[in-house]
Formats: sequence, C-alpha cells, structure tokens
Amino acid sequence: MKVKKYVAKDIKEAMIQVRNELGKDAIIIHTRKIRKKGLKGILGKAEIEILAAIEEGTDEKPEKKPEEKPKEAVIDINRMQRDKMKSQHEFEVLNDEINDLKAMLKNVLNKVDDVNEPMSEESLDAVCKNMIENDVAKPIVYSLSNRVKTKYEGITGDGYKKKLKEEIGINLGVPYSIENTAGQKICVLVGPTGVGKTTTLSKIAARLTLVENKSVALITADTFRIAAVDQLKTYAEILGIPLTVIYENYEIEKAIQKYRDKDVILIDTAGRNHKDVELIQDINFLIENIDDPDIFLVLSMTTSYKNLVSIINSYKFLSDYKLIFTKLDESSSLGNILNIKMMTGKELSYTTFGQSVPDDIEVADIGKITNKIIGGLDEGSSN
Ligand SMILES: Nc1nc2c(ncn2[C@@H]2O[C@H](COP(=O)(O)OP(=O)(O)OP(=O)(O)O)[C@@H](O)[C@H]2O)c(=O)[nH]1
Ligand SMILES: [Mg+2]
Repeated sequence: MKVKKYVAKDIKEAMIQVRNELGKDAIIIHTRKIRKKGLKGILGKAEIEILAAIEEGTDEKPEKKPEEKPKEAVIDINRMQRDKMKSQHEFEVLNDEINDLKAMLKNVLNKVDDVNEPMSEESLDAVCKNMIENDVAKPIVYSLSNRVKTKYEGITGDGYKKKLKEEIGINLGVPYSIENTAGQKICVLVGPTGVGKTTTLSKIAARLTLVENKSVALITADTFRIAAVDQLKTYAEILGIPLTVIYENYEIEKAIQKYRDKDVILIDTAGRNHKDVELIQDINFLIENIDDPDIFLVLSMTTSYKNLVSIINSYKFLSDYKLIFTKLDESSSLGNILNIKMMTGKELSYTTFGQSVPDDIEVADIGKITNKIIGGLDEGSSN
C-alpha cells in the first residue's frame, strides 16, 4: 500500500491532488485541519492535510487533469466528499471552534491594548503629581484618588481626571455667601495680622451695598492701630454707610442694637498673632456678646500649609466659622484651600484676588479652584 500526505488550502484542492496522483481508487485514511506554528499560524487561515493511500497494483496512474474531463472530476470529488461527510463535518466544527478561538484571542489582545494604550497608571500618577505640585497634602491626594478608583473601577485618562475633579468639588462643598441668606446677618471677620480682613470686609460691604442693594453697617473693634479706623472710615464714607468704633468688647451689644434695621452688620477685628493664645481667645469676649454671629476666619494663600494648620489649631475654640481665602493672586497654587477645607470641615465662603475694592472678591468659585488644583483644565479668570 502506498500512503501519501497532501496539504492544500481547502478540501477540494486536496482531493484533486489525491485523485491526480493516486487515482480515483485512493482511500482517505484521515483528514485534519493544520496550522503553521506561531502567532501567524493562529491568526492565519488553516490548511487541510489529507493522508491518502492506494493498494499497490491498482491503477496508480493519475487521471487526466480535471480541466480535460471536468464533469467526471466533479462527480468524483462529490462522491469522495460524500464518503467523507463525517470528516468534513468535523472540519466544520473544528473550523468554527478555531474561528471562535481567533475571535477570543483578538478580544484578549484588544483588551490588553486598551489597558496599555493610555498607560493608565502613568496618567493617574500625573494627575496626582500635579495635585501634589499644587500643594494638596499627599494623604488627601491619595485618599481622593483611591476613592475615585474604587468608585469607578478601571477608570483612566480624562474620565479619571473628570471624576477626580467632581470628587474635589464635592469636598470643597457649596460655598456660603452672605447675600444669599435671609434675615439679619451679623458677620465677624477674624484672623492673623495683615491677611486682608479690613480690605475683604470693605469689598463685601461694597458688594452688598452696590450690587445687592442691602442696607449695611460697619463696626470695628480694631483700635490696636491708629490707621485701622481711618482705613475703614474711608470705605464707609465712599459707600455712604455708617461705621461705629468700639473700644471694649462689651460695647458691641449696644453698637449692634443701633443697627437693628440693617440687613447686614459687618464687624472688623484686630489681627492677632495666632501664637498668642490669650490674645486670640480674647475674641471670645467679643463674640459671646453677639447673638448668632457668622464668624469668618480669614486666611491668606501666602501662608504656608504648616502655618495654616497652626492657625487653624489656635482657632479651635471657635465652635463654628466660615473660611475666607485672600491673596489668591499672590499664590501660584490653591491646594491649601482643599487642605484646610477638608481638615476643618468648615464652609468655604469668599476668595479675594487683589487689592482693588470692591472688584477683587468673589464667592469661592469651586470649578475654578478645582481646575487649578488638578491642572491641565481650563482655569477661568481669577488670578
Ligand atoms: N495682593 C493682594 N493683596 C491684598 C488682598 N487683600 C488684601 N490685600 C492687601 O493686604 C494688605 C493688608 O490688608 P488689610 O486689609 O489691612 O489686612 P488686615 O488683615 O486687616 O490687617 P490687620 O488689621 O493689620 O490685621 C493691604 O495692603 C491690602 O491691600 C488680596 O486679595 N490680594
Ligand atoms: Mg485690619
């Protein structure tokens, strides 16, 4: 018996080879689909391998070429194919399986590409690095980033950045503004020396008077510096609003009584060295004479994180207060706004970004602050 193996691109071609070489009496021993080795073989088209045999002594002469006897050749092939229906069916099943495998492999490769393409880890690190660069405290960066990664599994690139921005926005909260609150408001500005309390108070007074049409009165308890009263008197005169100077804490009650009819009473205090605990706590004697005050702790963006933490600690005795951040124009990063907001849990209110009264103030713009903290997104106008 003569046995021979044939390889062709499909069964039809293989059978023609068998018939041409071994004749029409050839027996098919087995057929199978084969692939070349390696990735090319996996992804490329499979070939058909046929093992055929012919009894020695039988007419081995190949038939004439199919082109010469096309009808007979076709009939032959059909017969042989019918004989081997079972094998062919197996081919088809195998073929389907291979196609499925190919599709699966392609899918897996695509997925690998998806993960690698934006180099997600790198882009996550870049956003975090940017936040750290913008002075956001590392534990806050890690915590926010992890929160986003946990909430939105597998998030990367711009999507991650957007969600992180949203998370920062949530943590910064909705800022408080005096003009949006009903009833009489008595606001006291406190904070370290030279941070911009008097200037900010003048800006708020101007906004309320000129833009919001509110009736406003000013009280200053800052008689530490001779110029302090004059500074506020000037703004009060320009705005056409009353100003009362108090020299002792207890006088505040009477002064407030005087302005019963006003929508807003703004009270300025002397800047205090936050390391002088006694001096700082003196503010309590003023506050305890005020019914339901809105206290604003004024902090400058030019103060270091370490000092801001120390200031916050020295004002711990205040049961509640809002945060005002000044001098954003003098700071290249706004990370400390997020740090202090998250550390204290107190409401944000205004930010100021220049010396000009009344222009350089706004109710904290969370979008702008967030963009500046994250970096790489549109930053808006202030500073
Ligand atoms: N660049 C910049 N300067 C500001 C801003 N706000 C206030 N200043 C300036 O900071 C300086 C101090 O401002 P004040 O309003 O007197 O500060 P203060 O906290 O009242 O100071 P004390 O009453 O002495 O504690 C002034 O020169 C202001 O013009 C701001 O947002 N940006
Ligand atoms: Mg002042």
